Amino acid sequence: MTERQWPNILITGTPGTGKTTHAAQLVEALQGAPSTSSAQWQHVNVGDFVKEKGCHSGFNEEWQSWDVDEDKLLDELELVQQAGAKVLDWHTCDLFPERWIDLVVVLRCDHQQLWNRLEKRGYQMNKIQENNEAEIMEVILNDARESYAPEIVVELQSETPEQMEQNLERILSWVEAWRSNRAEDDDDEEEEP
Ligand code: DAT
Repeated sequence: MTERQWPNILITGTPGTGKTTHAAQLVEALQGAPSTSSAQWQHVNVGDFVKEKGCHSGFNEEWQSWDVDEDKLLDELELVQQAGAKVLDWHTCDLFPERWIDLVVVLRCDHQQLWNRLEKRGYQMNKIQENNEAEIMEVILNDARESYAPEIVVELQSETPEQMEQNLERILSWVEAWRSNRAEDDDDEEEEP
């Protein structure tokens, strides 16, 4: 059983599905809810973290992204995830050890809407096409299902603000349930002779 007093949540999905928006609002909601506000919730945008900590071997002009040094990233994140109460936000989900993560949220979006979001963001055509195809082929969802126990992977739609609201409520309820189970486990351990 994990030693963490609070869970770590991974929000993943194809770029543009709403990871960063969800993660930022989720942390705000968790900080504001009486049942979860005693933890030091932190949004870890892994893309920004890679840049800040220099966990890369340079900028890839063709794909307009950093070439991630995975070993360095894992070493740096190992320290961060230990305390729990982290909301990790990244488009890759199969890199992290299973023991780090208690819930994997895979955000999904209609591919036409995703195309529009990425176009608006100014992505190059090769990047838009690649991501659009990945969303249609459910690449991230399949990676998540292959990398984590099925019961901790949830697929949530992220096309409207109403859906986002519902998603946040659902995750908050899940955190509350995780805490209750954790408290029960602690009680059981204390009762053992
Ligand atoms: P990601 O972090 O996955 O790349 P984002 O959080 O930056 O995505 O969101 C991309 C854009 O889409 C941004 O303008 C916000 C919008 N968006 C995301 N999820 C949404 C939702 N459920 N309803 C409406 N707009 C959404």
